[in-house]
Amino acid sequence: METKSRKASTSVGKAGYQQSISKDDLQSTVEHVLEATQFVDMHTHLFAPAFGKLGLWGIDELLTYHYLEAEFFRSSVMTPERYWSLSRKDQADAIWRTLFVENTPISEATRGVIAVLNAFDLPTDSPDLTEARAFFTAQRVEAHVRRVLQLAGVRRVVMTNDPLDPDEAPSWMKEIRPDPQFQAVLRLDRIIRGWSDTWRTLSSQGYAVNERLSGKSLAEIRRFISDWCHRMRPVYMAVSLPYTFQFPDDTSQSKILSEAVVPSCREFGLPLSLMIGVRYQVNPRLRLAGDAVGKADLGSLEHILRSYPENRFLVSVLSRENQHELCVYARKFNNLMPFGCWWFLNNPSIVEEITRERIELLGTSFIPQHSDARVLEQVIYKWRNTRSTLAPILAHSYRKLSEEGRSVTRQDIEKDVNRLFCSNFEQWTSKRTTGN
Ligand code: RAT
Ligand code: ZN
Repeated sequence: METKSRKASTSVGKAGYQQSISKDDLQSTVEHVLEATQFVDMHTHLFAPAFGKLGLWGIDELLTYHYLEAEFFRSSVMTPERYWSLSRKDQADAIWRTLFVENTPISEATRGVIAVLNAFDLPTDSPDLTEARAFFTAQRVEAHVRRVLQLAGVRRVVMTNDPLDPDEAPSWMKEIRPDPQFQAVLRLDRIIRGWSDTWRTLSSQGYAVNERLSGKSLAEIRRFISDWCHRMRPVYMAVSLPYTFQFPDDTSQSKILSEAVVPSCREFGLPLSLMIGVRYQVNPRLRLAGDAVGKADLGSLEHILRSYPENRFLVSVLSRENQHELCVYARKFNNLMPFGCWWFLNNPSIVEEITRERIELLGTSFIPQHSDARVLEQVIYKWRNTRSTLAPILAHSYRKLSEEGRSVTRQDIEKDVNRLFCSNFEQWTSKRTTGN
C-alpha cells in the first residue's frame, strides 16, 4: 500500500524524484508549459526584414489574406474582377465592412484578425480602420517583428523561399545577411511541377537543360539546387503537390524528384517537405484563394518512403480523409515526419481530431502544427489558437496515463511539449542521414 501511494506521487526523472501532478492540476500545468515554451514555426510564408517589401504585415495585409478573400465573396455581391481592380487599401476596407461590420466575425480567419487587433489594444468593433492603420504605420519593422514573435511565443520562423521568384531572387543574389530568427527553405514547385515552363528560365541562367530532360539536364538541375543551397543555407527543401500526385510515373515531375531533388537532399543532408493534396485553381477567378482540396493516393508516398530510406521526409496532407493513413505510414517508416494541420485543416475542430489521432498512434513523434502565416501578425492568433486547442488534448492524454498508473511530472510535460514543437523539427533538420 505504502509503496503504491509513493509510486503515485513521485516519479524518477534525470533529476531524481520529481513531484507528480494531480489530475486536477494537469490542464493548468499543460497550459503553463505551452505558454512558457517558445515554439519553432516550421512552415510560414513570412520574410526576414532584410527582404523589404516581400515581408507582409499590418492591417491591410491581414484583411486581404486569401483565406478572408474566399470568405468575402460569400457575403458580398462584388465580383472578383471588380475586387482585384481595387487598391489594397480599398480591398481591405471592403473586407472589413463586409465580414467585420455587416457580419459577425465568427469564422476562424475573421476571429484571427480580431485577436490581433485586441493584442495591440486596437478597437475590434470600429466602423473603419483609421486607428488600426495609424498604429501599424507608426511601427518600425525590426522592432515590430521582435514584439510580434514574442507575443506569439515563437522563437524562430521558417520561411518559404522560391529561387525562381523574380521578386525574391535579387535579394539572395545580393547575399542577404542571415537572420537567426528566420530560416530559409528551398521551395522547388516551379522546378518539380512546372518544368515545361521553368526549363527556359534555367537555360537562360546558364544551366544546360532542356524540356525532355535529356543530356546533362538532370545533373544541371542538381547544380542549380546546389548553387541555391550554398546561397540560402536552407533547413529543408519543399514542394506542394496535387491530390493527383503519382510516383513513380512517366513524367518530368517523377524524374526530377527521383534523379535531382532526392539525391540533392541526400547530398546536403536535408529533409524534403511534401505537401500533398491541393486541387489547384478550381476557381481561377479567386486567384490565390481559388485552390481547393482532394484526397490523394498515398501509395505514392509509400513508394517514396520505401525507396529512399536514407532520405528524411516532412509530410503534410491537405485532405482530412488522408490523415489516418499518414499516421499509419509514420508507424511503418521512420523516415517520415508528419507535420501540421494545413490550410483548410487549421480549424480547432479538425486540429483536435487530427492531433488526438496522431498522439494515439505516434506518441510525441510528430510535429503538431505550423502557422503557414503569410502576414506577420497572424502568428499571434494562429499560435494562440494552437496552444488553446492542444492544452485539453495533452491534458486528456496525461489524465489517461495517470489513470493507468503512471504519474506525470512537469518535467515530463516540458520534455513532450519541447519535443513536439521544437526538437522533432530541429533534430530532423540537423541530422545528416537516416535509416543507417
Ligand atoms: O495555406 C496557404 O497559404 C496556401 O496558400 C499555400 O501557400 C500552402 O501553404 C503552401 O505552402 O503551398
Ligand atoms: Zn504554405
